[in-house]
Amino acid sequence: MKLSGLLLGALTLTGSSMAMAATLTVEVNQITANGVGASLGTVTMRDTKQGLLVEPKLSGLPPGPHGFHVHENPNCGPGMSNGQMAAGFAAGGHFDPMHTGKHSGPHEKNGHLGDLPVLVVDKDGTATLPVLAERLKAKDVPGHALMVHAGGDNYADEPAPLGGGGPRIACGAIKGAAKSAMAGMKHMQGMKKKM
Ligand SMILES: [Cu+2]
Ligand SMILES: [Zn+2]
Repeated sequence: MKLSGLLLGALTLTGSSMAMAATLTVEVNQITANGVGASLGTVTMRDTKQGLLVEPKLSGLPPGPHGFHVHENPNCGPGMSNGQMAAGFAAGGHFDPMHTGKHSGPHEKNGHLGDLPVLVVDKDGTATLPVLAERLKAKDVPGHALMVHAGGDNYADEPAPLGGGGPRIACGAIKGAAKSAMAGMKHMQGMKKKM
């Protein structure tokens, strides 16, 4: 990507050892068959050596494990499912750029690239436990959506398809990376002035 190249160049020139700060922040909202509802908080995503680190700061969710995926379209609106309008179906299916057609979770190579580890929600309805998606990079996810399902995820298509998470209850469109790269650059320029 051109921008990250520029940023890398700038970092090299200043001789800084600071890591590239390409953090994506996604606002996550409640969703229903009628549309997109209240904000539940944000999820940030950034590259680490081990993979894409996904850090939720959410509240107002039902306690327990929830299916958590990157879906194809950056649209959290309702759409048709089995002949009726359903929450979040405008986001399409699980992000699957290799067209594997398989839901096999975050650790299997041959499956949806968008399959994340389950999102764990505490008794008080908050989710703050980070998950690590070892096969994803921050550059892969802009232009798609983060989706939270009502049920859990067994990382398989059996006994129920797509991990068995069922209805879609919360969603956030993932906006472009360019903005955060620019913010990183501005930050670096600010640092330079202070030096
Ligand atoms: Cu999903
Ligand atoms: Zn999947």
